[in-house]
Amino acid sequence: MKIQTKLSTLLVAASLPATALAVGPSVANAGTVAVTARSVAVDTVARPGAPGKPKVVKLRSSDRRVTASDSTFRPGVTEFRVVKTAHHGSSLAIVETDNLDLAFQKLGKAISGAPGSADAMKAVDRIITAYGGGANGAVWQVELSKGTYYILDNKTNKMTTFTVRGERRSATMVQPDSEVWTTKQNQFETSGDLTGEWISFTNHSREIHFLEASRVARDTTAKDVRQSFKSQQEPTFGRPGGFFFEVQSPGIETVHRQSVEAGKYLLMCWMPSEQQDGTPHAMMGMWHLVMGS
Ligand SMILES: [Cu+2]
Repeated sequence: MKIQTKLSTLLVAASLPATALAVGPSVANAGTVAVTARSVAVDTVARPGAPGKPKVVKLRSSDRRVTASDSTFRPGVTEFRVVKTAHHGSSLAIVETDNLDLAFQKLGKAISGAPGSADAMKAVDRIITAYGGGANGAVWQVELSKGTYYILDNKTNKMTTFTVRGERRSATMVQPDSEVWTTKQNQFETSGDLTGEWISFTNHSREIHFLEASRVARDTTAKDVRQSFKSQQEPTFGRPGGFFFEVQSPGIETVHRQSVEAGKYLLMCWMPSEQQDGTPHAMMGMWHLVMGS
C-alpha cells in the first residue's frame, strides 16, 4: 500500500536519526527553543463579558524556526491558523508533554516496529497529549487548559513553545457541519457525508490517531482497499486531492475549517499500534470509505 501521501509530524520527527533528535526536538537544551519575544503576556488579563470568540493564534514555520503570534494566552477554545510552512507538505502539530526527549525516544522505538514497539507506543500515548494540527492553510479550533505546549514542524524538525495561563476565556467551539470520530476499537466513523466548511474530529479511542483523507475513484470498494493493503503495489484508485488532520490524543476534539470537494475519500491512520508490534493502525483496519459532498 503506497497511497500514503503524508506522515504525521510525530512519526517523521521520531524517525529522524538520534543525532538529529538530540538537536531538534530535544528541549533539554531549552535555550535553543526559539520563542518569539514580541508578544509576551498580552492576553493574560481576563475581560469579563467579552464575546465568546476563540483566541486566534497564527503559526509560521521556516527552515530556521517555528513561530506563534502569541507565546502566552488564556485557557479555553483557541483557533490555530497555519499561515506559512517551511516546505510544501510540512505540517505543524501541537503537543503537550512533561518529557519530550523520552516521548521521542519511545516514539522512535514504536516506529522501528521491533519487538517491544507496541509497548513503546503505549508509553507515548501516556506521556504525550496531542491537540491536532495541519498543513499550510490549516485552521482548527481546540480547547486548551493551562500548561506549556510545543509546536512541532515535521519537515524542519524545529519547534517552539507557548504557555497557556490566566483566566479561562468563555469562547465556544464553532458548530461543525459534519463529524468524524474514532471508536474504542480504533475505527473511523462519520456523521454521514463529509462536508465543510467545518469538520469535527474527536478521538474516542485509547490511542493517538491522525486522519489522512485521500481522494479515491468513485467506484472504489472496501474490497479494493483490502486488496491494495495486502499488496505492495500502488493502488490504481488513488486520485489527486484530500486533506489531513494531525495527531490527536484520546478525549481531544478539534474542529477544522476544511472544504471538501465532492467525491469519495479513504480515511486512514498510520500511527503505530500499541497492541501489535510493528503494525500501523490502518493495517489493523483503521480505514474508512466515505463520500465528500
Ligand atoms: Cu491511529
